[in-house]
Amino acid sequence: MPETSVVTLSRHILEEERRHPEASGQFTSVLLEVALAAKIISREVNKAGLVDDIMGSTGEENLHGERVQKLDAYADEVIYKALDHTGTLCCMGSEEHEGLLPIPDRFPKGEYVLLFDPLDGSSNIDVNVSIGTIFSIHRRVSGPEGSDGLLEDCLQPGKNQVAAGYVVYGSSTILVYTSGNGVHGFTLDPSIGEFLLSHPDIRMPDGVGNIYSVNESYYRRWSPGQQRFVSELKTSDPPFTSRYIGSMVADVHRTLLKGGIFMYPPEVRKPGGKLRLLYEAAPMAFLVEQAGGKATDGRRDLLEIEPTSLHQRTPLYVGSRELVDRAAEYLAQDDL
Ligand code: P6P
Repeated sequence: MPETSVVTLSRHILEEERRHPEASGQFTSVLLEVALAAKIISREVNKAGLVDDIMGSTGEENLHGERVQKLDAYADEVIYKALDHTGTLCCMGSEEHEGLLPIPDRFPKGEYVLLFDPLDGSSNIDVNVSIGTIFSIHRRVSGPEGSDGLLEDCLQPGKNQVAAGYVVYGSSTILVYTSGNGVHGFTLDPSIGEFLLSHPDIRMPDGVGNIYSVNESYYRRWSPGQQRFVSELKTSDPPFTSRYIGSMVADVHRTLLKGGIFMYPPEVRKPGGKLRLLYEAAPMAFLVEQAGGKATDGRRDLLEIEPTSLHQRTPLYVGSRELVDRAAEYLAQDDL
């Protein structure tokens, strides 16, 4: 007899909502519409190899000077259109757009803000490596209720997030989210079009794990402290192994499940590193800390950083608490 006591994402989110009697249902609606967008994006990602009109680059560059893959642009539009009319958001922010994304005048404005990277790691699309969507949800801080959102609604520290999550489009499509009550993973069953609870209450393994994840081709650009930290990991007993997919969602997903540390360090000439604070690092930091891990920029608690611009970059160290702390000890030596 097939399993019948499945927990869908919708059921899980509604049960979460019941824990907040004051909830208006707007928050639930945001998460459910993000999940709908993820299903649509997953469908296109999973046939990218077959449909040449979605593969490859649009030939344009985004505001960061990165070639925009057609799927990037597609995913960006799918997410915006899934949420712009729901009356749950006052504005959005996307990696693909320089400025804040307003809600069209014809639609009501809600109490929340959605920040997202529609398709992270998209340079891996053409070689069939896992890619992902990352999202972060804040409550608006500007007023009055029902008015257009402002940049200040987006520029909030990670500790203010009411929810965060990612979707990894890999051998299966998995949505992982937290709303501050643990981290939960759902695997998409395409045959019924539902995300089903597959990873309840994800907790990072105890201890330091045995995997470190960093792009070592940048070794010479690192500070002496960063170089010494990675060298220590290489010669530790028991030894660490190195895994680096080059798609942050996949690297962080593995770190959540198996432990260890994922790093995108600062470079001597790029003290901000590469990753974006608002819609890449902060949501991942919220998730990892909710799962019992730790997240910093190498020195500071990542969730405490006060953003000053929509696309600002930050170094990122996420993973086992002891390892993230040890990295900070090495980096502190650079300041001496
Ligand atoms: P590098 C993908 O482009 C991305 O934004 C992250 O997903 C990934 O962790 C990082 O960049 C990889 O950057 O410099 O190692 O190729």
